[in-house]
Amino acid sequence: MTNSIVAYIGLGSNLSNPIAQINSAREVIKTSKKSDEIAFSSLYSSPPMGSSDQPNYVNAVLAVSTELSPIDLLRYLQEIENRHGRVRAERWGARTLDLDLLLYGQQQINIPDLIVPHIGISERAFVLYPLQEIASDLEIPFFGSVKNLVAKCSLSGLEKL
Ligand code: ROI
Repeated sequence: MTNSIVAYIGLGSNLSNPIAQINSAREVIKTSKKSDEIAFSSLYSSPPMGSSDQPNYVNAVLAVSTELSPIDLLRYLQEIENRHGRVRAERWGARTLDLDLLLYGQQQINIPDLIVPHIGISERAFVLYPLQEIASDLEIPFFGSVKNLVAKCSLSGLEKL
């Protein structure tokens, strides 16, 4: 693709067969003409952050190259979430599929619906460890290198599946 940007997407699910949800989202993104897959991390199991009264999550990180603008990419990801039965309910509650736009090239974006790099990126084991697996030399605007962030972030129960 010409004019393409590398974007990183965090995937999470803890309802309705999480592994199938994550694999299905990956497949949809992979086969769409809107982006090309560059790398997909292992799947990880992680204890819930937020309300502990919910099942463990399955998390992964996907790298794509895309010509979509950040907002078009966000809308596209939201459309996929909706097609997987995502209902926007409780803020920290269980979900069938969560697709977070973590990084969009080296851009810092702060517009009403979208903050990139993603707010949680610097301190969430379930984001940082899979991200390091597929992009060990990555520099994250404002936050620094993935290596340093991982070094400061305990596993907090994260396990590779
Ligand atoms: N906790 C974990 N472990 N993984 C997630 O993807 C995740 N997503 C969320 C909240 C509810 C914050 N907790 C999570 O949206």
